[in-house]
Amino acid sequence: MSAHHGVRGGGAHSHGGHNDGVHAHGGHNDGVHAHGAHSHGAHTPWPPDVAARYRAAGHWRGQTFGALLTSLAAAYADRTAVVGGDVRRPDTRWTFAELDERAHRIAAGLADSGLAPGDRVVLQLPNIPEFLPVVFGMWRAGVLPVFALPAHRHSELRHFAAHSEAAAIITVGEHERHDHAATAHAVAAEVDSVRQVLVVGSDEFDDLAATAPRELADPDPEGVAFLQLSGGSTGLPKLIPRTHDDYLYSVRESARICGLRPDSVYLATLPVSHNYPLSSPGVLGALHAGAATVMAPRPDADTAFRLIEAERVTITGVVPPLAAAWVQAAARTDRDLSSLEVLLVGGAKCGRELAERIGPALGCRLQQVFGMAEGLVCYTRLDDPEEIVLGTQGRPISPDDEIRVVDPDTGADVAPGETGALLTRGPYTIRGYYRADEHNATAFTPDGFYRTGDLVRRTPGGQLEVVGRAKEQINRGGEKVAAEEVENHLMAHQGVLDAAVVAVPDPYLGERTCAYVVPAAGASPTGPELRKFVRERGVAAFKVPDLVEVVEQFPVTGVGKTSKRELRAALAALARKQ
Ligand code: OOB
Repeated sequence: MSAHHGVRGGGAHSHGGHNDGVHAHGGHNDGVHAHGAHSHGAHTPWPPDVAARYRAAGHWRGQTFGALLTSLAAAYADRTAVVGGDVRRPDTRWTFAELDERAHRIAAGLADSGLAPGDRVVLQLPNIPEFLPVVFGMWRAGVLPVFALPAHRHSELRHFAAHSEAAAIITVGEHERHDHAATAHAVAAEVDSVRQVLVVGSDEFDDLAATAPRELADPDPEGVAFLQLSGGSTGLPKLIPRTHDDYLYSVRESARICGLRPDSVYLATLPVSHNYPLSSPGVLGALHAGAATVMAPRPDADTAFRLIEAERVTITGVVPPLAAAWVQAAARTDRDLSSLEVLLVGGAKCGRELAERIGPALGCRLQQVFGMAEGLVCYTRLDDPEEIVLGTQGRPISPDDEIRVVDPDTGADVAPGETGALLTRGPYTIRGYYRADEHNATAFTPDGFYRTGDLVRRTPGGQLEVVGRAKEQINRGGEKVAAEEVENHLMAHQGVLDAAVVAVPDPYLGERTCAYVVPAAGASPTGPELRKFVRERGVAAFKVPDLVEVVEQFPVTGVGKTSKRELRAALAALARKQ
């Protein structure tokens, strides 16, 4: 927010009115951005021959999200696109034509506010209808959203803004008892690149959204459209550059695989900035099919069941703990859930027992989904036999998704049906994180496979069964916690000499976090004190350790590294005793 070269359409931003990172259409994507030295490592493109293959196969069609909305508005003009509300407009219903027009106005308003094609903007919006015109407005202006979650706080937002050198932050005011605008302003004051904070729901934003629409140069469909966040395993979340072409392919196929039709109604239950409710099939898949999206302000069964009944919702997606809560709540609800046809469950492993209860309890079909913001998404198919739907996490979207299951130590392919580490590459899986050359060297194989960190088994039919994880990440009911990120926060405490964060099995969330802490000499930090300390450092609540165990020292491995395996074993032994 401090002094900054806010020149629009000038200097490094100007490309003859074209997008930054642009290359000739049909040419290969060199991924080079127009921001000089800063752009290094911004986007690792697919090799030219591979990209040519994806184009020839019809996966990449050279369409941007802005152009998609234009064609959807023509095809479905008066049909409902999105339903929902916020404090200012509690009962919003926009048709495709209205959404299209509002996105045009917001695009022009953003351009007038000084944002230029290629600029990154941290976007933090809850599940409100305005999410859609804002995101499509950004896409039309060539501005790249960095999709923060509503749960993120100062520490994460500052990291996203600084790492992406964001030009702005777009957020809401007060939401769920947190003043998002205040946090955004605090981050803007600390990160030089951030020139403005736009608060959706404010008078200023309504003025911006009233700007006269005008034609803006359509960005490059093979250029980066936005940055998603990785769950991460080392330090702070990595940024994931996705292109219009690659993402649109996954959206189009997801909509088809999940059976979306123009008369479907998709309930956005989870926070829509996340890859799963955004694109698997998510709000974008629903739009693509000409279907309506209902924005659920909260994911609890009462809220969701009320909306399912009122809007005749046909499909939604949840994480396993939520599915379990809905199954329980369904037994004593008066709501009419008969419109619901499909419940997607993913983000974390859906156990067999839960899988078996979903259909009978909710009167719908279960569809398992195993995906990642980096790309690969697997679904069980709606016509798969029950055994596959209940017992596997499905098979990849694309015939061109390449899957390898390897021995984590040797890297050699395991025998068919054996457990190993999952590697993947394909037409919508990234080849590198944004500005992360060092991390990319280990997160990807030299020939471009992404190391997912998941341990899987492959069935003869090509389905994957997720059996575990090799990465230092805790999957807290679908919310990902990087052990190292929390360890770093704990180690910032004076009384902490060392910290190790591991997963503890949890009957409801699947896993919770336990922080093992070795106190500094003479210090005796307590669990509540450390939890409060981490919370006050401004992190998402789901990252605050659920348990804290103060120990004298950590078990170490042969080479002297902290043995998380032994810590987990100690925890399991503790749990057995209780
Ligand atoms: C989804 O995306 P992310 O990026 O938050 O997390 C990806 C990781 C996977 O690598 C895996 O560890 C875990 O989440 N995961 C699952 C799973 N779905 C995701 N583990 C076991 N079973 C499943 N069904 O979580 C995501 C993105 C798109 C669609 C669905 C989920």
